[in-house]
Amino acid sequence: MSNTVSFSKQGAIGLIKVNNPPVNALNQSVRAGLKTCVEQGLADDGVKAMVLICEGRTFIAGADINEFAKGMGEPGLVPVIGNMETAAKPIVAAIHGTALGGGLEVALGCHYRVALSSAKVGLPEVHLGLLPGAGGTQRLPRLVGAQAALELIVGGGHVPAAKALELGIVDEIVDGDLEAAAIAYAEKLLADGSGPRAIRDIAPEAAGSEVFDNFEKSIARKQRGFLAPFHIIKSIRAAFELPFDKGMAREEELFMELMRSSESASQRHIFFAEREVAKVPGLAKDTVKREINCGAVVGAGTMGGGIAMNFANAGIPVKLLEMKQEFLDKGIALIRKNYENTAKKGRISMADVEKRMALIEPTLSYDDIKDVDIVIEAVFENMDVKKEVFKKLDSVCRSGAILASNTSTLDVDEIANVTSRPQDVIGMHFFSPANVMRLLENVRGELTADDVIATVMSFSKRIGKIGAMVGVCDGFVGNRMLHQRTRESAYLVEEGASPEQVDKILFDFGFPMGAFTMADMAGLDVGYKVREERRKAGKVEKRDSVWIDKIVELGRHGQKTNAGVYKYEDGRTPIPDPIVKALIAECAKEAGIAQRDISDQEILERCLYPMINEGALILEEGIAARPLDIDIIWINGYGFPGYKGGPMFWADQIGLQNIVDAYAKYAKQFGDHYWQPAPLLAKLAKEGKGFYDL
Ligand code: 3H9
Repeated sequence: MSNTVSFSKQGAIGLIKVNNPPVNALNQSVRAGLKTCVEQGLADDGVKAMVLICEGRTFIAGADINEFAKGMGEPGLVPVIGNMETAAKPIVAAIHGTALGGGLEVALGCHYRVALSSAKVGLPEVHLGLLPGAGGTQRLPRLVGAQAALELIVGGGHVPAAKALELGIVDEIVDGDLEAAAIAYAEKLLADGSGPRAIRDIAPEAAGSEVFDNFEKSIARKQRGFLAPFHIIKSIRAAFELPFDKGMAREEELFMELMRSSESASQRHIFFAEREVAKVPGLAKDTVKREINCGAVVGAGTMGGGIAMNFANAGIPVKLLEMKQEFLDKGIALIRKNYENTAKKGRISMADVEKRMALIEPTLSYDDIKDVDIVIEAVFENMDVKKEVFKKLDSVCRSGAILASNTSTLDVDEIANVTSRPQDVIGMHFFSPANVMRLLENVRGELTADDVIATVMSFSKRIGKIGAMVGVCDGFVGNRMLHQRTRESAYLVEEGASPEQVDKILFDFGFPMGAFTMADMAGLDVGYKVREERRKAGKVEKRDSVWIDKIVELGRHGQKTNAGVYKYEDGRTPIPDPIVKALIAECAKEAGIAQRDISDQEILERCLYPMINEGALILEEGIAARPLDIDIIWINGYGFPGYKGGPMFWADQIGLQNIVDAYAKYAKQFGDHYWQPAPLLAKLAKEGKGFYDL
């Protein structure tokens, strides 16, 4: 008998119980246990029907993802489910928590499904770069039709029980004691003479080819570069075009293709990295966290307002502090507008808008925030201004309150040192728009207390963010690496590449947009001011490239002025501008740079390899504890394509020696100031290792 699945009897009902914490994943032991228990129930004449139920917090949440890399042993999930579906006695799945992936596929192999009203079901394999490989793409469409199946499986979302009932995925919603309710349901089936009922026997409703073609068109842009969504469409199409067994064979073929793909390997890496990133190395697991029941945000600009919305979205009361009534009014009006737009799209109700607005309390007085548990400062990015704010916070806030700064570049230790409590000070770098972007780059100062770190990391999750913990340095992890790409892309253009060529290479690599389109969107004046500040602080580049500054000095600040690196006729679409081309050529001439044709390969290498090299330095310095912290930051904050797994994972895939070799090539061409490989990169390459072997 399996040690994860047990069989017992309650009268005529055989009870199959799965107990494989934490999420009852379908590892080899569970599959073998299910097989044996179903056989046992079938062999026992006293058993007339069976109930499949799970212990712990959830129904089966899917195949065991840990098994994928090493290969899944016998019995396979497909025959285990097949045996259930063709069993001569009715089997009822009793669902609580989340029935996901292989878990829902097992439930679909059962003849009936009952669920608690709090339960959710779904086929989220797409997020792992996979498709449901145990009949999900063949059975679900037979229940819900082509369009709904496409939306559910390509979307990969969790469907609440009520909706699942409406769609016909579950047969009944129950409350209270699930086991008792499922047994009663099975007994009623027996009393009514209702026997087994296999989804495989349902003839799918006819669906024309255009349903699939239109769906594919509708996702083409958003899912660019991903493989799984398109394979899923093919597999669902097979459910409508082929008999069940042939459809299953097609599903398996497509599943195996995905399983072998680098896209899925990258996405599976991210799945575990997203969970690992929350565990800060060196921080004791049992660190007692500070309680957060209310907060405050200082600064009601776009960033501050977005941060306040995160509190309200999570149901946490927050005070929004500004110095002037008009700024406060403007900030609150913007928040309301954002919420109302979300309501217009149907994502929240108008009642939700009011509920959330009521949680945000505007104030002009520091005195009003003296009792809150956490304050996040989001004022102008200037050290003197931030220091003033922190001195004030130090004087008014209650002892033990967490004092966080939303700085994206400034030294958190310098800020902490103006207070009498540097142990309570931390960086929380939100990304714009702060109410949308998932990343939260949390920055620990030299003296930040462990319980503050633990609290901020768990608070990040509570407000729906992925928190990554990093150390203090110029630009932290994300912007420090981005700086490398920004610098090289400007040089490349000066040397003869066009901005649109550089942008196309980055777009084709998988970024949502290229470096210059992004700069135009963010506002070229922003970078201009940063460069000015850096020059003032003596942080000058060895090779200064001035063409972008000259563009700004012409009053071209990007999209908002309808002209930047590109011109904009409709306010949105970048169009190459001959004026800019001429200006670049002139700057190159003045700097004594002969313009030349530059290959796409050179652009890719010079934009991306220095980022990876910087990542290696960041690891060596301990600013990021692990390569996965860097990958998570780049995927969630900077649009690095998920199907490439993040810069450090991608570097391992292409081989570190190739990067070192490219460095040697460019060092010959440009000198080694910017082309000196980080010692860690050189060492790992020499040993034939990758960052993930560290
Ligand atoms: C599949 O089913 C393929 C089939 O179609 C075909 C097969 C032939 N496996 O997320 P949490 C671990 S593909 C192994 O923090 P929550 C997770 O790593 C699968 N481990 O909890 C973590 O470990 P640790 C389709 C798994 O409450 C711990 O459980 N299914 C798996 O926030 C707790 O997880 C999915 O994609 C797994 N399948 O959320 C569902 N799932 O504590 C994936 C979780 O050591 N899972 N772990 O860090 C989820 O979405 C969430 O975990 C869930 C719970 C919503 C269930």
